[in-house]
Amino acid sequence: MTVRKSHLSTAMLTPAAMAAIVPVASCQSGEKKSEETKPFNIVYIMSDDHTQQMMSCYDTRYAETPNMDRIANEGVRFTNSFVANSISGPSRACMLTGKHSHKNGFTDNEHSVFDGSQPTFPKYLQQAGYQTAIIGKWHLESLPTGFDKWEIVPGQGDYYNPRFIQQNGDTIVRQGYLTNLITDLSLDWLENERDKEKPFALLIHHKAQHRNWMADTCNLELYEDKTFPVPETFFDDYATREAASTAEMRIFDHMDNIYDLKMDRDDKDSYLKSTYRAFYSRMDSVQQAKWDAFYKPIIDDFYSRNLKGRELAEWKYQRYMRDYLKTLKSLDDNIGRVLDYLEENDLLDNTLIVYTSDQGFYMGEHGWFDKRFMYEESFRTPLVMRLPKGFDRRGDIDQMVQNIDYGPTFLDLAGVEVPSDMQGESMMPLLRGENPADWRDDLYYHYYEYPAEHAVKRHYGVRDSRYKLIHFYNDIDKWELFDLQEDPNELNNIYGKPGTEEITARMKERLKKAQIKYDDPILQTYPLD
Ligand code: SGN
Ligand code: CA
Repeated sequence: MTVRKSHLSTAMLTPAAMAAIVPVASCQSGEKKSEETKPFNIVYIMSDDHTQQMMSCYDTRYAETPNMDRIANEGVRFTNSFVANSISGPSRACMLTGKHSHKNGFTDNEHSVFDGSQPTFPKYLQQAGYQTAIIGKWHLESLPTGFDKWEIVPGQGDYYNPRFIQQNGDTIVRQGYLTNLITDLSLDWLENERDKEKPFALLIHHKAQHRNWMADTCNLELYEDKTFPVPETFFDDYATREAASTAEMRIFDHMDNIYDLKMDRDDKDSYLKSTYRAFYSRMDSVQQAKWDAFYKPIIDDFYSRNLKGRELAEWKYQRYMRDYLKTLKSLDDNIGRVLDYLEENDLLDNTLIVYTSDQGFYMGEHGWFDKRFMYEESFRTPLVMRLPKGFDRRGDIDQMVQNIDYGPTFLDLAGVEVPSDMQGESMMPLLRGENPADWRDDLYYHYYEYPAEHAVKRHYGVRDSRYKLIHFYNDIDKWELFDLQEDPNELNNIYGKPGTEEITARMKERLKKAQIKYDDPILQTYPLD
């Protein structure tokens, strides 16, 4: 790798990056510098609520995601990738700051406002001469800071003819389907707006796969002939797990027939009918005509069958899976567009391409949709990377990584010293193919959004390679302990069971160490002795 000095302040460079600097050959002066001689670019693509079970390079049962898989096949796939707090705003704040929620202040979607004056990795990259941009979902309440260019969707965004907030403060409506539009804007910035002399970090943040999974009209017909096997834990009775039993995210009970499953008819009502109608009314008449032509026969068939109980649960699950996959088709196609652009413009060799999601999601496991819990499906998140030239690591990286590691990794890649108050670790040694003996052997997690939608109680916990210890607190005081080797589906809470005393003590010790290391004040409220 060669780093062109002119764009980096040497004061900010690590010794490794300094060593990589080679003087620009004098014969090149005055000529346009090639991409080869610049610091590495970063293209960070993050979706919303996309989960490993629905990405074919992780799980072949349901989805086909050839473009996401291309990133993994040409680069690396992280097999143990996790978040620090499994919900949108908090996850994004952890990613931007490299810090756990209690340190970056954005603990939950309901009350938090991101303090945009705090340092973030895009700000450090800017100081080092990078151009930074973010397009798409932001969800941090305050407006973005640290970006030369931003155009974001308000709140959760709209799938159809969406609103965008622009840097001049205007809110505009763009005609089309959001996943395509976010990509159009991103490619437009790459092609026409950025300063091509500078290295860049582009954050492409999709709304897809967020609820209520409204597919592009061109994909509506897909997967209708498919019937998906329900997950093993679909009919979970939540025995031994009180907080799981009170959560309101069951496909059967809480998935809305109209809003989530699009079974809208004038003579039918539901809790979220008006929310659905607001989204539907964003479509123009051509879009609505295609939508209606597809859904009308399904709606009439659904109401004529008057399904109940298990049959209704399974019917809802099938529709959920199909809608999710149709929405995912657009997401994967649009990732392909970005990869093609980078390839056609000779940017692949000099760019780190990352694909991840703000957290994982339940696809019927435990009978659920949504996320929030520290259980595996939502604690994990997809993470694949295509590495720039010179990084020969390929295949699987099995070390435990977390979204607080992204910022440190990007700074390290750019040759910027990782600030000591960032709590994540740079993954660069892993990308170089090293196997650091002192890599973390457990992960800390803390979720705060309760009371709130889906009624998932507040909890924190620690996970090592085999065991997971969780404490649900606030208006509940329950511990859960799982042996992931014996019980990968986390059905059998063994906390307090005879014979688990030693493991429990060891995991509590780990938890305490993590809370001290990350300086989480919750330790004062619930001391661990
Ligand atoms: C919305 C959704 C919830 C979802 C949260 C958080 N309800 O409130 O189902 O859990 O977002 O999601 S909806 O009726 O508005 O669709 S997050 O990914 O942004 O954190
Ligand atoms: Ca999300």
